[in-house]
Amino acid sequence: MSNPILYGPKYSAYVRSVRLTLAEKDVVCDFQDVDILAGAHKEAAHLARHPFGKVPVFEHEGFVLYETSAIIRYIDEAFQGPRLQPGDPGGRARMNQFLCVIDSYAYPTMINGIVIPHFRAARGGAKPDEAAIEAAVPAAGEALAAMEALFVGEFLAGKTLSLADLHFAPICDYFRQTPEGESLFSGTPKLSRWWSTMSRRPSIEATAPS
Ligand SMILES: N[C@@H](CCC(=O)N[C@@H](CS)C(=O)NCC(=O)O)C(=O)O
Repeated sequence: MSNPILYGPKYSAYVRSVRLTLAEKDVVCDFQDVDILAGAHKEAAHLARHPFGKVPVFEHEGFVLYETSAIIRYIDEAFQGPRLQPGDPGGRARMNQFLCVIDSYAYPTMINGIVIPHFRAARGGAKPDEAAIEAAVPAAGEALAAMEALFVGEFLAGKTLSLADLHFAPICDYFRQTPEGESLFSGTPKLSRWWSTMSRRPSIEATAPS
């Protein structure tokens, strides 16, 4: 039996959600870089795996899957290791709600709206487009406040680690490194405490982007 393959660059937040899930389940996986900064995600070889030209893509024994939340659910169900989805319907629904909130409201505002403009500017040695970043701040703040309000337990969806934590952690890690993220997190004490615990997990340390 061959190892599963994860396609995508290790610096991608969504690829890291999958890497975290693999690490928490202790699944051995091969990694194939698809450098989105070099445009490799729009080349024919990758478009054959992912028609929208995004990362990650996961392949297991010929079964090819894209969309991060589908991939992490699949990994949890297809492989041995600790269960990363709550057993009760309410807990599982809360976890799924977090996954949807993260994809619909957190990633677009925090990563696309704030982290990537900072990153592009730093890479090009230019000043960031402050007006564009400022325009993204209210919606990022709304997403963070909504997640703070949903948070009841030690972890996002309750008392045990779930896919919701592994999906948000990479976004949170990048976002907190921006001045806007740092400032917004200062108004969310529960999420700040959550991150201080999460950031010490071996899986988080092992998958930190260089
Ligand atoms: N809905 C997709 C989104 C994937 C996504 O946006 N990935 C980013 C990297 S974190 C990407 O491929 N960006 C390149 C681009 O949009 O051109 C998922 O959940 O997997």
